[in-house]
Parts: sequence; structure tokens; C-alpha cells
Amino acid sequence: MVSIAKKILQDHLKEGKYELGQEIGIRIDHTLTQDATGTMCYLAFEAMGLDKVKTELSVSIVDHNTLQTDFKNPDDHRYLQSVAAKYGVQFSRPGNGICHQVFLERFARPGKTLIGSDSHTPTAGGMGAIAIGAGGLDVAVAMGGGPFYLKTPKIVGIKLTGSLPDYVAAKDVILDLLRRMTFKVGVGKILEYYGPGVKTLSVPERATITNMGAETGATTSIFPSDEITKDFLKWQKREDQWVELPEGTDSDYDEIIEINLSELEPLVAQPHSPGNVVPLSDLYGKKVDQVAIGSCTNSSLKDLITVAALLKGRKIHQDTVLGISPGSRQVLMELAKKGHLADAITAGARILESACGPCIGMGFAPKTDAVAVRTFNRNFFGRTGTKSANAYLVSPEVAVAAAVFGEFTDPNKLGSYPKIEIPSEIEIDDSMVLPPSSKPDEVAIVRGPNIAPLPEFQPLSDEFQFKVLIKTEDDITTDDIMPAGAKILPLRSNLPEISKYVFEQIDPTFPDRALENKEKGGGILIGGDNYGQGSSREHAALAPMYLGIKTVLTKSFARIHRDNLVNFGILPLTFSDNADYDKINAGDILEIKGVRKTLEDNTPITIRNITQNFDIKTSYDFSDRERQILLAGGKLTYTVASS
Ligand code: MIC
Ligand code: SF4
Repeated sequence: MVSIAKKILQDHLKEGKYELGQEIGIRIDHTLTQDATGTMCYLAFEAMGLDKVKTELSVSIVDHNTLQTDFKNPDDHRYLQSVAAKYGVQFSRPGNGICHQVFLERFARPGKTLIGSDSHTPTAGGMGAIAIGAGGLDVAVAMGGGPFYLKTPKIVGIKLTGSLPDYVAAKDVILDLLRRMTFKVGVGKILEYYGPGVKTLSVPERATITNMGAETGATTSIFPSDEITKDFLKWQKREDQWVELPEGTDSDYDEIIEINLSELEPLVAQPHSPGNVVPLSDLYGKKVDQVAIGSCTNSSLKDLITVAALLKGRKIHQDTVLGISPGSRQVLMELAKKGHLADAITAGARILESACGPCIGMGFAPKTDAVAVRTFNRNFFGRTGTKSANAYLVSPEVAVAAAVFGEFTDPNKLGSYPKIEIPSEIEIDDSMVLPPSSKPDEVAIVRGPNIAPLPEFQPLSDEFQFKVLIKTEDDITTDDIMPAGAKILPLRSNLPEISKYVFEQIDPTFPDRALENKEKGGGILIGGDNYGQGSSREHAALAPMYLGIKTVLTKSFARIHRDNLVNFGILPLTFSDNADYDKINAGDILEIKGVRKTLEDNTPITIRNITQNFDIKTSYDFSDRERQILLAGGKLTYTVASS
């Protein structure tokens, strides 16, 4: 037998040889976009000049930019709606829910391949799909029928045994894995779950685990498709879409990690990293100012019925505020119909929109120096919208206990674990998903003033002399490079404007310094390990490109960001000898000569430090295709030229 992941990848193989570490191109069945990355993605799709998407299914979901404090968000929504209608894309309107939750409920199918312009696309792995997060440009190319390229991954078997004790949740499974793997160890791997513990987990629980698998750096995570998957699909009135994907056995995996669910305890990821995991008991008694429940990790009907059941008959602590964002309109409607919403509101919860909301700093920011407890997947510095706040990531059960008692505490204090009842039948109402137009020629694309055109892409120059504009530490996130939040996120469709905020939280002088230097040859960024971890936002590559950044030289890169840099014609290079990292100073002038020929010959690039007079040897692992993309000045020029 082979693992499920290998079987799906091999069934979809279009290019390359399935050999560990070798680049393969796979056929993509489904695509997903959200609005904050979607506008750039569809601008790129438009530039490709095609009439219609070529995938089996493409869905555009509006869930990030929903605050609508002025015209910008609704301009984006209208643009996305018109583009979807014209090019054959399903459009999930604002209010319909968070992209991954909506996709899981209404679209995900076992055995399919999905790429999405959001790093938590692996949520659909809970349904047995190979679901991978990517940059918007990669998604645009896949919508145009092009393959998606990745290195043949290692398949790691995560063997689940036992069953979860009361008050220990699916969230604790992935937090445990993060604690063990330390985040970023998943790079180049697919995490595939198997073993007797699998059948104790519902599809939404599996999806919580695959969702946050993104934080390990893994390419994706996947569960088998079994009777439980079939029941979930039946519940969603999509039973005909079920196919069985039987779980693998020990010998199918390159590596095995065993988790005994019965031995787990509630866990917490402390600031400012999802990998900074400790037992909840270490934090007992610590005061909590804010609790937020929701996000694509923990906002399913099961999660929120549990939350409501725990809140029923109680009041939240007077020093703690509680916000709940249901994952989808379907979840919200069911909560409302069955009285769960009333239980939560009576307890003092504030019901927020079915959208990303506080997870990406779009409202509900905590107070100064707050301890914010969240059921989300990321707690990066500044992401709550309040720089001095400290965010902790927990399960919904632990979050409720914190809201009720005003401190981190043992959720058993809430009494015996509630027996919850998930309605056996729910109403399926897809009226907030607009199908594409039957008369696409008549659809005009609506471009409000917030939709700026894509920048021009130039072929790679042969020689650069550039300045080190910033030297960063390890684990720089794409939130550090291109922050989100209520002020900056609405600028996602306007590159010149959003570029003014690059590295805002680390060095607000960066954009001006970069622009000043742009005409003099541009800049180079120096980074440590795992540079660009986190979100898939290609603005973390596009905006630096706009500011004249030509090269990023680091100890190592996170996968999606590295690919985004290549896609926008910025050279992602790594140090051959990490000792050189220490020698370089911000402000140094560096030089690369004859880079086109070096890339064509696939030989190492040497950078001269002119200021300090020494050579820096660098490495890269570009495939032939990636070298062509870089030489062409990015993937869009490359794709248009080669189609
Ligand atoms: C995130 O959780 O960081 C985001 C916001 O969903 C991003 C996408 C984006 O930046 O638009 C992601 O996860 O890829
Ligand atoms: Fe939205 Fe947060 Fe999920 Fe990103 S992680 S898709 S911001 S809910």
C-alpha cells in the first residue's frame, strides 16, 4: 500500500518524477481564494487573458476585509464579485463565513487537490483532500489550468491511539505536535494521520488539527476519508461526493510520530509563537483580560455548541471580555435556531461577525498590556492590533474557563463535561454563494479606486549594487514584513499604498529608506532562519519588490514565502556559511555581477561585500523552471510569455 497523500499526489502527477525532494507539478482540481489575497490573484488571472477558469471548482470567499470603515473593503468585494461572475468562480459573499470553514462545509471533497491563497488551506485535509496554501499568483496559474509545483515531500505518519479525555480537545493534539516538532520542523513534509485514534475524531476536529498543522511549516496535513467523513458529507447533503480513502499502515511512512490521545492534557501556546507550548497548569492563576473564540481553527458548530453549553447559566468575569465569531453563516444560523446563541449572549459574550475578525486584528483589539486568550492559530507579535498585548492560544474549552473565571484555570472547574447534541439534520442554504454568470460576456468588471493595477515586472538585471536595508533575527513572520490589521489590511489591492507599511513594527523608517535607495540600485534584506514564516500573503514579497528589493539573503526560508519571492522576481538566496550572517552589517553595500549567466548555468552566486571587502558564498535550490521565472522577472511574465 501507499500513504493517502502519496496516492493522491501520484494520481495528480502532471510533471516530474515522484522522488523525494524532486520538483513535481500536480494537477489542481479545486482552488480557493479569500479577499485579502484574492484581489491580487484575480488581477493576475485577468492579466493571463483567459476566458474562464479551467479547474473543476474555484471559490472566492470574502472573510478578511469585512470591517468596511470606508469604501476600500466594499470596493474589493464588488471587484471580486464581478470577476467571479465573469470567469466561472463561485462567490461566497461577505457574511457567509471564514474561507476554510465554508470550504470544509460546502466544497471540500476527499481525494481532490486544492490550492488556496491562504496558508490555512490545509483545513480541508480534515476531509481527506490534499489542500495546500500558496501565493495568489500560484493560485491564478492553477485556475488557468497550470500545474502547481512542489518538492516531493516526506510523508510523516502521525499515529493516533487512545481517545481524548474530557476537557482535552483537538486543539491540544496539534499544540502537542507543535511542542514536539517545534514549529518549522514540518518543512518539506506532509503530515498524515492514521491509527485507532482517528475514528474518535469528527471531521471538524480533524480540520482543527490539519488547519494548525500549517504552523509546523508542513506542506499540508491529511486525514483518511472514512465513515465519519461520509456522515459529515451526508449531514451537508453531499453524500454523493464521498470516496473512501483508507488509512495507511506503519510501513507507508518515511517517519512516524505517535500521539496517545488519552495521555494529552490541555495546552497553551504562549506569546509570540504557536510553537511556544506549555501545559495549561503552568499558567493557572494568571489573570486574563480578553477571550476571543472563533477563527478557521475553532469555529465549527461542534466547537460553538460546546462553548454555549459551557457558558449556559454562567456569567463571564467582570474583568474579562468575551467575543465569539462563528465560523460560518451555517454555524451561526444553527446556533441561533437551537437557542445556543442566547445562552452565550446571556452569559455576556459579544457575538462578532462570521469572519476572520480579531484573528487578523480586524476589530476586537485587546487593551494595553492585555493577556488575550484566543482559540486561534497564530499569536505573532502585534497581530491582535495591540502591540503591547500578549496572545495565548488555547482550545474553546480552556477559553470559556478563562472567560468565566477571569484567569487561566482548570476547565474541570466548569463541572462535568457537557453532553452536547449536534442536530442530526441542518438546513443547507447556499444562497450567499453566488454561482458564476451564465452570460459572462455581459459582465463588466467593477474597479473602484481601491483597485490599483499590478506593477510592471522587469527581467532580472545582470548586475546589482545594493544596500543592506535591514538585518533581521530568526523566525521573521510575514506579519512582521507586511503587517495586517484594521489600518493596513484594506490596502491589499493598492500596492503603492500598502508598501508604505513594510516592516512597520520592526523599523518604520524602512519604506522611506528603501524608496530613497531604489534609484541607486535597490536594496537587499538579510534574514536569519525560517524567514517569512506564517501567512501566505504575497504582499510580503510584492511590496518589498515595489520598494526596490532585489534579493533576500537568509539562513533559511519558509516555503510559501520563498515561492512568493521567486514568483515576483526577487532572488531568495541562503548563506553557504552562516558565519557570514554575523559579519554583514545593515548599511553595507553589496554587489552581485553576472547573475543571469550564473543562474543559467545553475552555479552558485557569490556576493561581494564592497563596504567590508569580503565575499559571501550563497546557495539556492531553484528548479529549472524557477530559474526561468527569475530570469523573466517573475511568474506572471513567465506564464504569459510561455502560454
Ligand atoms: C493569516 O492568517 O495570516 C491570513 C491573514 O489568513 C493569511 C493570508 C493573508 O495574509 O491574507 C494566511 O494565513 O495566509
Ligand atoms: Fe482568517 Fe485567522 Fe484563519 Fe487567517 S488564520 S484565514 S485570518 S481566521
